[in-house]
Amino acid sequence: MKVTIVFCRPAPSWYLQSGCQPPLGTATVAASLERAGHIVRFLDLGFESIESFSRHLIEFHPNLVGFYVDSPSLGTQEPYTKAVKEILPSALVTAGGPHPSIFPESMLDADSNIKISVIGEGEMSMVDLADAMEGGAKDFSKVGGLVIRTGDGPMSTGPSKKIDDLSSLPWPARHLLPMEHYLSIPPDLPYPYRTTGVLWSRGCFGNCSYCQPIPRKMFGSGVRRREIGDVVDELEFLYKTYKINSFAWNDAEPFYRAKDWQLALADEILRRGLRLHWGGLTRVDSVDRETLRMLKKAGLFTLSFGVESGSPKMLKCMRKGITPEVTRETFRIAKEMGIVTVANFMVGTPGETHETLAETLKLLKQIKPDLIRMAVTVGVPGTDMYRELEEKGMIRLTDWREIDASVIGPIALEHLTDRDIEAWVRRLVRTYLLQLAASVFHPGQLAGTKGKLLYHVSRHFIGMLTRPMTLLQDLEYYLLYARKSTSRHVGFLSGI
Ligand code: B12
Ligand code: SF4
Repeated sequence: MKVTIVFCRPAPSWYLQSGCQPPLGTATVAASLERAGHIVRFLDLGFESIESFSRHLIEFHPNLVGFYVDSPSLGTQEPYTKAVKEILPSALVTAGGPHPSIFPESMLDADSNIKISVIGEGEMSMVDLADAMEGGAKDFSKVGGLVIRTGDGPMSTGPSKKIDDLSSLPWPARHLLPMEHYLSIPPDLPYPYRTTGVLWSRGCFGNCSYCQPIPRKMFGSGVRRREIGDVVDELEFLYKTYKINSFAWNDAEPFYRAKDWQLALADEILRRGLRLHWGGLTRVDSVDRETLRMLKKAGLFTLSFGVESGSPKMLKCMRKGITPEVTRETFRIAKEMGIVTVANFMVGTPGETHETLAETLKLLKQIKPDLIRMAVTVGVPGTDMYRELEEKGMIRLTDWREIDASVIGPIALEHLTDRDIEAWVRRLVRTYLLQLAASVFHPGQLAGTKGKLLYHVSRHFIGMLTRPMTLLQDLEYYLLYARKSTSRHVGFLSGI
């Protein structure tokens, strides 16, 4: 059976912000299909025009085409699903990923070319579907995890098969992805240049109102982590195959309530004598001094923390489960250990006032992160926060292409105007930049994490000179990065 897997991207400025990561979850679905004996191709719509997509359909002739769709990319898939229907009317078109998982029926309503929404983890359902098609089946009601368009309306086939052991899955099919393309795009600072993502876990114990219940619905209520040996084998593979010794974990939160797992990971990296640089997004309540010391020895270089707010009231509204005291203590320890710290803030969450933002400013001054990322809260469909905002009539924009192009946020706040938000973002960024400038006069800081950061950024720019073809693209990226970091910025990037 020939299968094409397609990854849809939201508006370019959105995914460029997140460093244009290789879509590893979707690539794991592709790898599972390959392992089951199917012939698979992978297209990332970040790099495909409708013309090249149509050429692919004519040349490859897939029987099954599966699209990854999240809410911000909803709609971008439509010209492509239409092309499938026009060029290969007998091909079966499915959609998986967060949007069809949370809104399976409205996904079918939104795009009449899609026959099936796949719910949650797609590996088992897609393999069972492709196997059934190969066996000549026309009725897929025995394949779990689907909502199928029928003449009598949408029909659910019940839950998909469970994946208890993540290490039983194949690694993402990176060989099907344009890896050099992703690697030529500069990563989110402050990672060293050739950096890529890895997935270590699925699910999250957190209960943040701007994120849940999406992860719970997609991955269940617990957290599953891969076996350490399997994880470190993959890191070795990345080095041998792509010469990458720098990576960022790309999953929800592998560290939360997992001290033993963190220590075992550090042990294994050290035991194998690997020289790695790595980091990722984490919560401020996920690390302590002992684990950080071990992780640092094993190459941990940077931690990007979900600080979100300095106001206990706002943190409670977000159901974040942390306090500013915990944030202060974690930053103190991380800096003491020489970890490059990134603080992610959310501004303009419902309930925000001038007073709560003043508390955030105070926290920023206290923790003095090496880097910051500012996000204006937007509210993501499928989350508890979005549902509440919808009920209160506080959502002003719903089309994500409009949100991307707009100068106003999609949430109408009760206590603050758009100009207030704009002014607060500027004030927070200005405070950070002044702190950064002041650190130049502290030789201790320059020799520490700031020096490390400077070293990696300079190495990156020197490296660029030897690759003139990517020079312009990289400069454009950094300009965009600088513009986005200092202006309006979407909310869930800080959602960890
Ligand atoms: C880490 C993360 C990121 C990382 C990396 C993402 C990745 N998966 O590689 C980065 C920072 C790059 C990122 C970016 C964005 N993210 Co994000 N991200 C997450 C987070 C925290 C964890 C994702 C994870 O662990 N994935 C693990 C893998 C295994 O899952 P997966 O990729 O979804 O793939 C599985 C299924 O979706 C399905 N599947 C996937 N592809 C396909 C294809 C087919 C055909 C089928 C049938 C099934 C299928 O099977 C896969 C394997 O089981 C989640 C929140 C959470 N806790 O889950 C948000 C989340 C997925 N992100 C979200 C959003 C909105 C974004 C951005 C738009 C944000 C932005 N402003 O740019 C971008 C979009 C990037 C893009 N599409 O290009 C939303 C999506 C919400 C929604 N309603 O659609 C989430 C749910 C957060 C939230 N609650 O707001 N994200
Ligand atoms: S924002 Fe992060 S910590 Fe909170 S529920 Fe989502 S993935 Fe978990």
